Amino acid sequence: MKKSVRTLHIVAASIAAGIGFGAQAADQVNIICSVQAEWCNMIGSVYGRTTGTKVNISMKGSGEALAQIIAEKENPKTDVWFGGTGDPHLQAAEQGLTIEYKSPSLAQLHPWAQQQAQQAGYKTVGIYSGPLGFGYNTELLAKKKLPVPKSWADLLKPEYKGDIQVANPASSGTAYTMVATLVQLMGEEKAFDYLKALHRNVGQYTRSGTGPIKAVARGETAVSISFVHDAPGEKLAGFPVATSTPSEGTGAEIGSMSIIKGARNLAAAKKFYEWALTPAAQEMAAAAKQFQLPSNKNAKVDPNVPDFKSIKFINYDYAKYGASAERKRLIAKWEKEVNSLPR
Ligand code: S7P
Repeated sequence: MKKSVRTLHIVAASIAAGIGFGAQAADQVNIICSVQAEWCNMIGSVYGRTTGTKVNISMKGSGEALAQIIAEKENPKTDVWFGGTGDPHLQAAEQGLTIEYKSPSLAQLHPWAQQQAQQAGYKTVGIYSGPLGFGYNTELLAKKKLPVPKSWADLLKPEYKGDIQVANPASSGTAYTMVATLVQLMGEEKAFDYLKALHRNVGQYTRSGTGPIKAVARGETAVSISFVHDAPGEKLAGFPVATSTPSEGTGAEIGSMSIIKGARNLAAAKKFYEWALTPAAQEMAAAAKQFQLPSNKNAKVDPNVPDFKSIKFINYDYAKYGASAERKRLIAKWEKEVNSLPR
């Protein structure tokens, strides 16, 4: 008798907490969010408010998000990985850390976003894209009488010594995009010679890819290697920031989204995933002052989104440079041959 009263109490408490027996709650979703805080917070609060879902968001750059998902492999605490550069999402797919899911909305997405899904066996999907380039502080450049950097070659000029920030490719998907871009643009040997020369001019390698543009905005460094869509938000906040893209050519990220294998809230994860592919959800990026190009063809493109047609792009091989072995090899090589050098 006592036992059944206790059971009733547990059932009542579980219903109050939204937890069902034998199944996980369908009204909760745990998300690792790899875009900037403003966008993460907006999707969390809007999705939570409009669907009644409890949204738990943990913010981490792409490199760190992948490290966490690998660490949690045996006991995943995450349901969806939202955003972040595409290469680590491809690596997660290859390592069996994410599940195949073919969204009925795939046909609404740009070909580059669909291609990202296809080459991962539908274990990820493209949600936005953005070009890699340079950010600079217009006032600091003028004060230091430094020219606007317009090419990869420019960054090696001695006058920029100590005035360039870029993230560390071992922790940052943005910086890995730079390494992979240079390797494709110059060939591996020349790219590593270039990275060694660039190392002499780098004042600081940051942990996260968004650190350098924030340092530019605040006048802590004159130049950054960043995704150019991260600059307009700083400009709108009143900072003297502008961007350029390298004349030799550059790479672009395919920001991606994946459902984690072993997700405890699988139904809720799929529901969120579908929502995140809608035009309305994707337009929230610009509302949060984030200016990547949305992957849904029907989403409005904000005027602050970089004009892709005016940028010279390399033909980035996402499959090759998103492969686990290649990514690990290039990062280890950068650590050994570049980061170990004195500056
Ligand atoms: O939201 C801005 C952005 O640049 O950050 C994402 C990414 O998490 C950066 O990760 P890392 O810190 O690992 O470089 C990009 O996908 C996104 O465009």
